[in-house]
Amino acid sequence: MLVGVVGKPNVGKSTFFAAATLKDVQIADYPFTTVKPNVGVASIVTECVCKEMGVVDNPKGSSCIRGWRLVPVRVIDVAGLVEGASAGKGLGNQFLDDLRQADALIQVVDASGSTDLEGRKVPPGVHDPVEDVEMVEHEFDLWMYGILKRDWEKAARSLEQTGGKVTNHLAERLSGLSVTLADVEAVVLRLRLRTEKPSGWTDDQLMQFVVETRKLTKPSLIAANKADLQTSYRNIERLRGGGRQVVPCASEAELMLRRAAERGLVAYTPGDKGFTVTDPVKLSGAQAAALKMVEEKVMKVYGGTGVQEAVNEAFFGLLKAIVVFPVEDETKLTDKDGRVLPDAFVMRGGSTALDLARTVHSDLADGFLYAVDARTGKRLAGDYLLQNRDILKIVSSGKRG
Ligand SMILES: Nc1nc2c(ncn2[C@@H]2O[C@H](COP(=O)(O)OP(=O)(O)OP(=O)(O)O)[C@@H](O)[C@H]2O)c(=O)[nH]1
Ligand SMILES: [Mg+2]
Repeated sequence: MLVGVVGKPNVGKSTFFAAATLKDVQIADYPFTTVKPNVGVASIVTECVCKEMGVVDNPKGSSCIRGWRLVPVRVIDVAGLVEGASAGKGLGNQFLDDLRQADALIQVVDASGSTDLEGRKVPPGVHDPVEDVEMVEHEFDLWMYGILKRDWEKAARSLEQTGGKVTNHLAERLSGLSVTLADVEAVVLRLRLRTEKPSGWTDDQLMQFVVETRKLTKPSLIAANKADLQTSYRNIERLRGGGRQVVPCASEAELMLRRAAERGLVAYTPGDKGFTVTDPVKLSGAQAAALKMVEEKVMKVYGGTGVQEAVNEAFFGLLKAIVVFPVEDETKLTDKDGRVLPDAFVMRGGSTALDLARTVHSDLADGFLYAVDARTGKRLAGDYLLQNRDILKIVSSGKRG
């Protein structure tokens, strides 16, 4: 699963990305700082099962901090998107291509209104960020629409002559965007589009199809960034008024806290509602002032920076992701080396025990016999629907079973 960080230029996409991944990327106060996409690894945080099972775990790949499991997930930060991008304006639509594989989107918005529609600086409060949200969604739609419209009339006529299925055609055209036939069928059904006569679809109907397909296959939330600036307060409420999911974010503050934590200056874990200065004497005057500002303008106002919340929400909320703990010994909860609760896998909502086997190792899936629920000792079939925080042993006749 991959989550894309999108938005108009200069809103703090790369700052959000850097705060989530601690990857060193270019951040600057002008549009189009990012040209090539940045791919990195962030974490989602979920309650670990170690406490409940009364064990001390020994994870690899993920980590367990005070009973919270941090599980790696992939995130991509792309160039800023301006009006007309779908037709090649700004940095064009290359970065839209970069987003094709994204399963969900975090749209970063400058909630403070201190950048205009193209990302140039204006005094805080001057620009309306609601406009940005609509522009970004619309450009995305125009881009998808362009992919379909190019040969639509011709393809529609040919489908009608040959008896070909329009749903197959649409799914094939959009397959590079992680859109499946089932997605297309669901949208066509919902919009009651006439599949036997695609040549009769109006441009509006094709656009409606695109809008609904985007919503279904690229679900998104708004990271209302620069929330530390006072002009953001009112805009956050207005953004919420549009019925979209909005998470107030202070990416710069999160980045500062995570870097300070790395250097041992503060005790802070992503997602925490506050932080503590480890040793005040170690801080320079500027550092102390910056941290005080984070305390006053972010922590006291929002109870956190929102960055971890947005990442979590993208995976657990939009993608209904679940975290599963595979083990080889279901009584000791260990792998073959005796590591306790070594792995935590992020799976799509709706995944089965067999999907888990496939994720662990293809041999396990080939010879899949059953899974064992470590909590109850019960045997589970391959079509068992995984639940968040399941602890499972896969029994297989395959090599690794
Ligand atoms: N006040 C405030 N400023 C922020 C915050 N996050 C980012 N910024 C500033 O916003 C400016 C743009 O940040 P970037 O992360 O480069 O923005 P971007 O959206 O990646 O920009 P492009 O790559 O040019 O599209 C920088 O000056 C950041 O320091 C925040 O939470 N609060
Ligand atoms: Mg950037």
